Amino acid sequence: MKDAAPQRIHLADYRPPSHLVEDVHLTFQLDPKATRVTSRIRFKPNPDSEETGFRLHGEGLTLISAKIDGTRVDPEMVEDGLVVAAPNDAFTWEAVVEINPEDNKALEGLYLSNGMYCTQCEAQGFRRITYYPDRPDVMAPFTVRIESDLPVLLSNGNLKERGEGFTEWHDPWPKPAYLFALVAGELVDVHDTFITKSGREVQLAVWVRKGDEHKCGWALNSLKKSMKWDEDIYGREYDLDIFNIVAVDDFNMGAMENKGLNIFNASAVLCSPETSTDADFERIEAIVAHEYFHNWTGNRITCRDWFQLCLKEGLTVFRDQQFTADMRSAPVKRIEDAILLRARQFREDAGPLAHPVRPESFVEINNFYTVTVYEKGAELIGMLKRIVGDETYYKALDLYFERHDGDAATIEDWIKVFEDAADRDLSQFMLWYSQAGTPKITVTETFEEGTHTLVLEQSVPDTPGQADKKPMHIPLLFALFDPDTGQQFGEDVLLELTEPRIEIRTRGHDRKPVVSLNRDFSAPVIIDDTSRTDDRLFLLANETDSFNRWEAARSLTRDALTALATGGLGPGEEYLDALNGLLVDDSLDPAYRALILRQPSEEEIAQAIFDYGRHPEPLSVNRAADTLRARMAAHFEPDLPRLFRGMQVHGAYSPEAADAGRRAFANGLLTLLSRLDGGTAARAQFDQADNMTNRLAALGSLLQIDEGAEALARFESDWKHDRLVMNKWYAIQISLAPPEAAVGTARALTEREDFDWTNPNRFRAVMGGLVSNPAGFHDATGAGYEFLADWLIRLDEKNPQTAARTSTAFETWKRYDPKRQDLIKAQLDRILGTEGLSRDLTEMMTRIRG
Ligand code: 0A1
Ligand code: ZN
Repeated sequence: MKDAAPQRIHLADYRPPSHLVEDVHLTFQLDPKATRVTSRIRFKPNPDSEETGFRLHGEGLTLISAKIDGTRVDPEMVEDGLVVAAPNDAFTWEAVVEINPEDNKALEGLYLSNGMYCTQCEAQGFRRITYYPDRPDVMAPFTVRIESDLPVLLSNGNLKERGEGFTEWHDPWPKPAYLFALVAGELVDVHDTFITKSGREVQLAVWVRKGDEHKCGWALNSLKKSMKWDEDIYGREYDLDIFNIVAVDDFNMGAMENKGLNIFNASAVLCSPETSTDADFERIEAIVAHEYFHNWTGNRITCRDWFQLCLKEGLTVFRDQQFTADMRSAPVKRIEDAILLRARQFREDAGPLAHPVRPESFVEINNFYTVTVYEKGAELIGMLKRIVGDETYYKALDLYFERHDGDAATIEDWIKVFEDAADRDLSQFMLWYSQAGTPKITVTETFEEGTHTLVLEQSVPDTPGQADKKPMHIPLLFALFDPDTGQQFGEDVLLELTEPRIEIRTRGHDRKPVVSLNRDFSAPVIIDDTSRTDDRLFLLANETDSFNRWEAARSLTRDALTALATGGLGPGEEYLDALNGLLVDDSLDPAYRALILRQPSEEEIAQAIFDYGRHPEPLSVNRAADTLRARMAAHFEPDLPRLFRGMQVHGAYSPEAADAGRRAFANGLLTLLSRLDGGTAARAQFDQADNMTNRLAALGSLLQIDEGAEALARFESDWKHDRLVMNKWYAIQISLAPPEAAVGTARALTEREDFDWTNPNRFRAVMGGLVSNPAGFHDATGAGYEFLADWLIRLDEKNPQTAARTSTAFETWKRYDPKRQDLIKAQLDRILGTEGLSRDLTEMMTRIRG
């Protein structure tokens, strides 16, 4: 049915459901090609609805039989389900349907992954399992019986009964269908227990395929840390006897928060020192926490409709960010989050896919699981917290849980608890949810006769479908510094911008003070920074806010790179000296120094050049990055070997922050060192490393100086049996290939036997690898565009969701020169012209094309 003209759904059209569900009984008779699903559902008319008529969603189902109150009925099939006459009061619906899990490569609904049955129901996968009102505001307790010879049969909630060839589960907490889950297979578990703060014992288990047991410990431990943290910080206790996590090889996203039965992409749960990097350990800890935190923010309180997605996602991301900050280093986490936000969300906000944190319409909801909804959504929570203060924030959250437990809520409900807790009007703040685009703040400074005047002017750019925006409520943390003493004048001030323009005047200065704005990245805005280089060098030396100190270094590096890439002069001595000063400063956390050393991506430089009004030339950007690395290596040479040696970690591998920080810094230094020693140190590290972090970093350093062939071959022979490790091998050689070789490398890899392109992780390893090599992807011949378009078309037939996600690689096309624009447009049109293109990819292509 998906070829019919796609329907656009609007937030403004929301209507309460016609019927509510009292309870659901499901029986699954599992079979790879013909699974039978029998449902018995108790419906009652919704007193809050004016709608008459009874409709159920369903997609790709074979209806075997249907009954209402025991009498056979003959429903009318409609585009997205069925319609049938129903009694005016409560009634029981019973249906038997048949589905084909083996053929399901879209990975939505019930599917088979490597012989294991699993489900993915968010956002609208449940309708591929049985007929149901598949919308988040219909919540019900579920009882599920699974019949199969497979040894492990899992569903949500608590286990009620297990017998020969079946299990029966009951989840007492009313939930929307998108949180339903089922898993069945030959699985083994690694388990533990957790005692909640009120003394209840919860059975925890991570379920994996045999042979992966040794990779479960970290996730299990992360789960326990998350459970404890949510009790300590938010007062939230777990509410079932069991908490299961399952690792699945084929999965479109990172993981899914199904009630009591989280399903994870294997890459987001399995890890060991030999196979996983420090970044993997940190990511897994964060994803386990994220899914666990959803139990309260998402499951106990869910969303009224999919437009409210940020209600659960923005808040849960914010909570997982807080958790990581507490487990590791808060300043480092803040910088990492800002890097990600700017690289991906600012880019989304600046292009054809820009949309509000709460979108107002969509064609395919799966296309709105975006960095804007998630990461910008999290920033909005952070701003609220800063505006009302920590104490009021937790008061508002308590009120939220108290008032809305068991509800399908809205952003209005959410903001109202803050208004009530803080006794403030937050209607202007609501604009953050409805106005797309990254606000820009232009800064002008004047200094006359001891008076310093700072003028801040805010504007929000036009975005698709939105123009002439209103001024926003922007919390900016701000400080002034004395240029003579290097000291801060007074305390930080939280400026709350609400007008288009404000002036801040201070008097009695001998010299112009130095401004530090948006400390701690207090608002996700672009500061149009006209500050002089010497002010930034001053901040590099004197700033006490670790974010803005890093920011000073970052912006100087960005300027150096944009200058180099556009034919200007490279970095000045003064800047390189200042940077060197930070690198050798042992009072600074190595993880922080690693961030100071890390260059902005070529993507970021391309965007900066475009912001200056020029088309970036990807090859020049690539060369500039290379030149800067060479200059840094030469400039830091006297300190490099000693620093590198001093950062080595001895003893057994630990993924905790302290050791990980040292490795991150050491490996940043190794990249520079490799340009001086021709790869000697990197080769030695590759040979000796007992962990994947150091091994992969060494391989990366060698690839960057074109000395990686031998190491690549060794890596492959060591790891060809491990799918997850091989994904790293696929990705790194494409992303670090010389630009002219990148497309060829990617293509050759897709011709390998083990390139299983229906596995989203493997597909992403290649396509993501290429896209993260911008000079390769944007090859002037257009070969990169054509290659990606070919694969998007191919994947779309099987897995529209992942095809649509990957297509965002084209969202920056208007940044490039007219010739490249034509080449990309041709590919967009070719994709759009493909017969039978999915609703997902059609929507993305149409929006990107503009
Ligand atoms: N809710 C999950 C992520 C998720 C979203 C959509 C999916 O299919 C469209 C699958 C998973 C989370 O936030 O972790
Ligand atoms: Zn989430």
